[in-house]
Amino acid sequence: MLNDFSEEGAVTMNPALLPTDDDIRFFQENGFWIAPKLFDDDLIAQAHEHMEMLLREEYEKGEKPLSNYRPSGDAAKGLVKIDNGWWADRVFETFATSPVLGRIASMLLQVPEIYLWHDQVLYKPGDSQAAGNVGWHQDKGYWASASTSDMLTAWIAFDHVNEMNGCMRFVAGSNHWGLVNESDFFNPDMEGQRERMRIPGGAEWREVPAILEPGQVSFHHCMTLHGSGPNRTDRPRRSIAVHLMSGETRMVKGNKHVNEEIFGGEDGELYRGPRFPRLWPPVE
Ligand SMILES: O=C(O)CCC(=O)C(=O)O
Repeated sequence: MLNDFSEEGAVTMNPALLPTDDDIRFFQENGFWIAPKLFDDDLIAQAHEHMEMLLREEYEKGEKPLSNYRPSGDAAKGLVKIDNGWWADRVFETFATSPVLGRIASMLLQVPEIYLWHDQVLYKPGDSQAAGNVGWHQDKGYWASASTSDMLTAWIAFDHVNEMNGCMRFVAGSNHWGLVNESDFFNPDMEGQRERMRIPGGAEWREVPAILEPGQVSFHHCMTLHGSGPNRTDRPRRSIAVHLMSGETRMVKGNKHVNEEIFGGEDGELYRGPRFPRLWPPVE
């Protein structure tokens, strides 16, 4: 029996939303797991409205997000990425600090405590063409300022997401490959990346699309290769990626992730403080 960490929290959760032991083993083997719908339509409608506010740089909480990145020039149809939207907006704070995400992350990683690493509010424009691609990458490659690989991403769909509008694709089992060459979020040439990528001998490249309905959530491990292709519809593909870490994650100084500065602590210290809230067990 794997640990479900149920004794830790006061919040009651519908057990049908949580991963079973088989789901946890699937995650450990394949590096991802697709959860059922976790967030209701009312909250998703608010997410649509509040994303428009962020895009207009209208910040409900009176604070800016960490960054509000707008692609320009040739890449103008690229992914709009708003980092730490939860600093600026209460609806995105609800997602980024959600206890149900924390509990599921704790079960999938089999660690007792989960904290927020950061979020990314994502808007892939309609008819994005290749500019909207997210290149094959492993998140851990960007997260060397964190001491552990007990980290994952909960990606919450705000629209129906499928192969037509550029859903994420996971490479099953790549969480066991170690860090690969050619991992680059910002490279739209996914085919070229794949051709040049060296993967372990005998390993199979098997892509699995993350097809989601609004309010549904995919979870992927920080070592899992993933990327996404163009949005071929005329409507945007909207979501928030909530990046989470085990409570044992410490700062590894000198690795250039902006969280080193945001935290401001010493090398080897646990990431703690108001910018790194705990999701599980929930704070009373
Ligand atoms: O939204 C996408 O297509 C990619 C997002 C991503 O790379 C992530 O959440 O780790």
